[in-house]
Amino acid sequence: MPRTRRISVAAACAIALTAPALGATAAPTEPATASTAHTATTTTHRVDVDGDGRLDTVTVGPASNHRLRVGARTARGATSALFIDQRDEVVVPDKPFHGAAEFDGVRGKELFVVYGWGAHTPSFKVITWRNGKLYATRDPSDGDTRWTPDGAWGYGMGYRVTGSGSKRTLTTTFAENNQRGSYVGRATRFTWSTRANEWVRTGSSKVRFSERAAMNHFGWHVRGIGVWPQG
Ligand SMILES: [Ca+2]
Repeated sequence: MPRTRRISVAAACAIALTAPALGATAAPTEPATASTAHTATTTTHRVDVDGDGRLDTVTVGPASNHRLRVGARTARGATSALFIDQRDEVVVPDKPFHGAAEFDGVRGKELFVVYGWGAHTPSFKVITWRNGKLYATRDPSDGDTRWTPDGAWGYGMGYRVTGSGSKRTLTTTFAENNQRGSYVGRATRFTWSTRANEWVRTGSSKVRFSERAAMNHFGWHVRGIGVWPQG
């Protein structure tokens, strides 16, 4: 599984394999705050989370017990909050709200919240409003609610969404540097199933691309949000 491999590679290569080898264009940058102290301030955002065409209010900020609180109040007055445990995070981002975008095949934008950093790996929750509540969605490539785009020299992970409305395809790409100028790995495709209300795996293929092209594959490639968080 990609996660197991990523962890083993990270353990073996430690901090030597950091992003600058890929060039200065879009590699993830680590935030300066290397502690679990809650330095983030609560921010408020206007996002249509329930898909009714009206802007709702989203707040993201620190809560007690090393948690991050993501709250939403819809235009029609429904409220929900979700808490993200940050106790095990080495580095806690100053700006946890990365953005909002139409991601899955259900109306309403998903919220992309970065809640921790490893050596170079940001951990995200992708949060959606469903049936009157906020939920942390699962990365279909491993079933985990932790989404981990990555762009180290040794390997990377990316998520790309294409299509529109309920007809959407999510491609997850995990590839490793073969140390001969290329990344080799696998792209797995998932199609949004309205009936199942989730991503359904529809195929995968081997991929190979140059170091120069790596950032076309790694990170977030979703209209409306940046490829990498700002820390
Ligand atoms: Ca949606």
